[in-house]
Amino acid sequence: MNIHDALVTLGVTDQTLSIDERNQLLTNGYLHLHGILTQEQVDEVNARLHALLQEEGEEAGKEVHQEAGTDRLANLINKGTMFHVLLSHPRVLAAIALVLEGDLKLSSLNARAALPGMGLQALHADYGARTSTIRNEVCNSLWMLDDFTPYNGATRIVPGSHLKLGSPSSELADTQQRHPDEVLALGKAGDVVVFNAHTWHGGTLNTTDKPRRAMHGYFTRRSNNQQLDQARYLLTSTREQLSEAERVVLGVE
Ligand SMILES: O=C(O)CCC(=O)C(=O)O
Repeated sequence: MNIHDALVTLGVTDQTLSIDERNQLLTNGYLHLHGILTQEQVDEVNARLHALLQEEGEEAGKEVHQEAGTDRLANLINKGTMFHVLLSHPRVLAAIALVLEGDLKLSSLNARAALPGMGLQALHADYGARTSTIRNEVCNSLWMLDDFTPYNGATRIVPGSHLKLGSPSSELADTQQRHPDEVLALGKAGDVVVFNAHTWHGGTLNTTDKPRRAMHGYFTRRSNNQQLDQARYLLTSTREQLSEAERVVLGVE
């Protein structure tokens, strides 16, 4: 099955996103999709992430990346069926397909919780400095697992910055500072923000006394390397749990 047929099988059509939603994503570089996960699904994911953090301890996140001041986990496709919705939700996939012209596969599925008093990141783009704005290589999806508020380390995004050449560090004196045009992605647990991952973004400081939890479903064009080599990590049990279309989205065929 090719990726076009996989997306059709998973329910993605030209009408899955409204014209307004498509325009928002293409113009601003991001689209906020409300209520993608139910509260029950959010609770199930959070319970599993909590158990994985206990089990993995110091090793947590190591397959991809560890970051001071955060709890990170990686390789989530192989760590529970509750994560497989990342491979199959038609509205999320339709948004990613729009950015990547239908040429997509999962690059990585990670979790990141900004811990109390921590979480500030430099403004960055996920594919390094941009030399052309004609072709997008990567698209990210931010799955909110807590309500994102102005206080708990919500992700900041600079609207329209996917259309700039270069990178935040080539333009800004200090990429940790607030950007005059940045907006905070505020929303409810269960919402998903799909963003063209060339858009400048970053975590902000969590000033509350609770972690701010999220997952990042990061996608890339099919010819690019994945952030996590999904075929290498794929468990036989996971392969059996996934439909053919989901395996195509995972890039493992
Ligand atoms: O979790 C967030 O708020 C954003 C994280 C992010 O952009 C990253 O880790 O590259």
